[in-house]
Amino acid sequence: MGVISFRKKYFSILSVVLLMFAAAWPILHASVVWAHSGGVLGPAWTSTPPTIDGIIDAGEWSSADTEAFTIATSYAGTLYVMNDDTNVYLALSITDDDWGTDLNTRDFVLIFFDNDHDGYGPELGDDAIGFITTGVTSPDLGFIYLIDQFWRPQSGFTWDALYDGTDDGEAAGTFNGTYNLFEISHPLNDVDDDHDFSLFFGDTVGFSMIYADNNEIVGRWPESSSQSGWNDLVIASPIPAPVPEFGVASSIIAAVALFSFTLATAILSKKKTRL
Ligand SMILES: [Ca+2]
Ligand SMILES: [Ca+2]
Ligand SMILES: [Ca+2]
Ligand SMILES: [Ca+2]
Repeated sequence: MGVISFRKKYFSILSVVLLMFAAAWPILHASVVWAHSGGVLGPAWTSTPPTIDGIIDAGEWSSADTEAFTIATSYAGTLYVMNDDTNVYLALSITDDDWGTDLNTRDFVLIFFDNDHDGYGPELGDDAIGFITTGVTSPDLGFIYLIDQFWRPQSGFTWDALYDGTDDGEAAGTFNGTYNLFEISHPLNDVDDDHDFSLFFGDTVGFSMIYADNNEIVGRWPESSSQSGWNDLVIASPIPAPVPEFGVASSIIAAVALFSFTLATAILSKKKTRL
């Protein structure tokens, strides 16, 4: 086989491979990016973390992406999501006629994550965070309202702290007569790797949430019990600080001045040599 015919054959095979890859790209791309068919929240960057006190102040959540939701027709509310370089921040308002104060009346929200964003699970180590109105006693943080759990095949979702993990984050809530209001923070990437997600700027993670009123789970949002129907949360990257126009202009002027000076020096030097 001559060199030319070999090259022709090689390039025709390469062309076919490239065409096949191009044709398959939308499918490959879809399977990676769109592992969940629900809504997409974020990216929403905040440079100021909210105060986790259970009061959803409009100012402190102004950078958040929001989504209205309804669970079991009568539990309606709004979910707020944003992040900085340390934490994911979630807040939600949800209609409820009372604030549960004991084992029979307690209310809680639990948000489940598909850590590896493959639309399949739950899998070992998948993260879950939430808020419970009666609070819990944490071995590492004392009395808290935060729920920090993970999934294990033997027991389903259970507390990180029961299996050598740690409670990570903050949660607080209030009741305003119409809504239960919750604020939660959870680290993007802490050292409790076996029980918490590890998220980086630009990552996408699937999530859904359940709500319980009077200690009974009333429903899920999105309704799909399959992870493929869950929502996506996109982690925001830092917003770069704007470059002052004066700074750019100064740099250009300085560069032009330096070039002119160098050119003039070179011309003078040439003239001196001739003299
Ligand atoms: Ca309630
Ligand atoms: Ca998964
Ligand atoms: Ca944890
Ligand atoms: Ca966890």
